[in-house]
Amino acid sequence: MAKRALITGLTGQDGSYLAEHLLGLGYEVHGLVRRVAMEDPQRRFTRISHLLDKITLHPASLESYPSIFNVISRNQFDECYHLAAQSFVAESFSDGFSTMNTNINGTHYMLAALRELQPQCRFYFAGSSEMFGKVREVPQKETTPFHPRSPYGISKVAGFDLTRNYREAYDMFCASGILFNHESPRRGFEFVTRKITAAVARIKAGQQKDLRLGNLEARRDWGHAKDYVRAMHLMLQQDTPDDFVVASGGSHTVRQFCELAFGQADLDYRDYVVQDDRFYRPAEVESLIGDASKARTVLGWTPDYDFESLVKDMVSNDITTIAGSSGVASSVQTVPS
Ligand code: NDP
Ligand code: GDR
Repeated sequence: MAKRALITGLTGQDGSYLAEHLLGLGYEVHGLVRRVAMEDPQRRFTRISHLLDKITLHPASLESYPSIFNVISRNQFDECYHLAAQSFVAESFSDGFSTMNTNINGTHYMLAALRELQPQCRFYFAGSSEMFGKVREVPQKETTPFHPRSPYGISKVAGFDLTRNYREAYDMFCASGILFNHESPRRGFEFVTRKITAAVARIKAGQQKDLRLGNLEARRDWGHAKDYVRAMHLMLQQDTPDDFVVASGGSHTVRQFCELAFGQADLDYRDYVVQDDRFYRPAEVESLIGDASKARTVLGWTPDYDFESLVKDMVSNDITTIAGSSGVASSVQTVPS
């Protein structure tokens, strides 16, 4: 019998890669998606359009316990990957209330509905390196204390604690991945890596003149989303539930990302990048670097991509897709309110 998995956040970067990975392993894949997305499939399902005839979608809202309860009461699931979240850190400063509501209550509703209806279903929570925030040690690992620096980071600490509490209190198989930044050609345009690679493509095509960014000295540990979704699946195949850091172990600045991405197109980033105060955050996470030894040893996880191959994948994709299009939709640079 094929295993049946439920993915929340299926329409996002990770959800789309995870669905592909699970289908490749013979899973029956179901997704919990917003009704508004189902009503606008051409725009909202761009990352999963090639999968639509292979997956089953269920409309539900993370803000509504009854809608989640309804989906889980009608289908038996072996595994649940809870990826849906307001995932943009800058936006969480603009509207902390909706970020908290979606990310904390949404996680609580998922866990509560599973406990009530299918306590045997294995549960994955999408934790984040943003939980480390103002880091207490370098590199960060599973035992590093949390010090979140944004409403988003705080919401993820709450989700992580809820997940651990369901594991300890109700003996459910609940695991959290503490994933460091992972990117891909499917990354949202508001995140700095995609903002840079899309700009490189448009500048090369003569569609954009400059690129306005915030803190160029922020350091991140960047990996490829395709590699990181494999780790999510491995976490739910273990004998006992546990939490794992997933990271590349490398650290680069936003400036270095620019240098490499513009260089891929034979451009010098210094001719185009403009620093703009509007893209700075009220509280910044200056530097993150992860130690994924536990994931490598216990899960047997190893990434295929390094920093250079990640940047190359993103730039070449954007040069092919964006340069050939009108560039209108993706050229909007949103400014935090
Ligand atoms: P994306 O922003 O690409 O996708 C987020 C998903 O959540 C989308 O499918 C979105 O649906 C859905 N969603 C957002 N709000 C709601 C809501 N109110 N109700 C239902 N669904 C909602 O994120 P990623 O794929 O990059 O990340 C997946 C998860 O992993 C997130 O929880 C993120 O916080 C976490 N994470 C990501 C990391 C990264 O570097 N990518 C690192 C660490 C953690 P819709 O398409 O309808 O908007
Ligand atoms: P992050 O990703 O906040 O780490 O969260 P993002 O790409 O938004 O920022 C990374 C760093 O770049 C700096 N930066 C800018 N960021 C954006 N978005 N736009 C800019 O113009 C800009 N200029 C500089 C930021 O200040 C920051 O330091 C991502 C998300 O996927 C989260 O959901 C996830 O949990 C974490 O990664 C791990």
